[in-house]
Amino acid sequence: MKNIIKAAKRYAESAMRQMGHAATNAESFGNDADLAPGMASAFTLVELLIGMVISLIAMSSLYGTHVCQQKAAMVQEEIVGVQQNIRVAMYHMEREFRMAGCDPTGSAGAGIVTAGSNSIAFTSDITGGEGDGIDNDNDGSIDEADEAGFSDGACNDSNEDITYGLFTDTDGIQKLGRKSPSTAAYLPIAENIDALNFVYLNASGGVAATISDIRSIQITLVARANRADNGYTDTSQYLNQQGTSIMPIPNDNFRRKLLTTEVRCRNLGL
Ligand SMILES: [Ca+2]
Ligand SMILES: [Ca+2]
Ligand SMILES: [Ca+2]
Ligand SMILES: [Ca+2]
Repeated sequence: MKNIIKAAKRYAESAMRQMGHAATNAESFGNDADLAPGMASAFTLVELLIGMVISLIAMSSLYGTHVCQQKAAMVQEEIVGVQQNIRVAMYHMEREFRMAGCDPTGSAGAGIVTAGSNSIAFTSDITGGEGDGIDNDNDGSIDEADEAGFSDGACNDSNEDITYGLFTDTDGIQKLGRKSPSTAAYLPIAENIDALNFVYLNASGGVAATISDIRSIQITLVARANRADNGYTDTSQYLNQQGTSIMPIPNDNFRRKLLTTEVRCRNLGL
């Protein structure tokens, strides 16, 4: 835009100079008939006007191209942001769902606690050996500092009782939240999450009828851009892997991305 203004300024200055010359020429020579043979006259007013119109058209077209490019870059930036956001959300869930039900001692009772279509709570026993008074690594001494990575037969240590779900923060933005223990408040994992959907599958890949049948989880997420794009309307239908719609058709101006995956919970059903 700056360049266009500069160019216009230069053009106007040169036009003014030309008009100055034209005036001087007119004063000196009276009219074109006074010009010596072969000597070109200055621009006429009509020529100047035509020149200005042509350059205005050129400038507006340049400006239009510039605006288009800027908008395309902004849209691209928004889409990349949404993709990163949704991948981070998925990464955290996948990693922790794989550990759901991890119970090496077999006495912690770890597993999925609640299996909702848009929230899940599960436990695992992955630590606690550093404070249980037991020789977890069987090296003949209760060297607790050395035993932090050992399970203690209970799901009451930090990050052993986890809930994922959607919540709306004080800023009014819906987010993917995680809490541990399940009685705590949600902490945000990813912003602008419009839909979160879980489908629980049994050992043969069918939809699990009971919590104890669950062996894998299909996760589907829909995230949206932070800003609305007024030139765009989202009329998409967002479906999970079962073909079920997981949110109403938005019909608004936000760009969205859907990401879906299936996690095998290797600690369940052992
Ligand atoms: Ca534990
Ligand atoms: Ca110990
Ligand atoms: Ca030990
Ligand atoms: Ca040791």
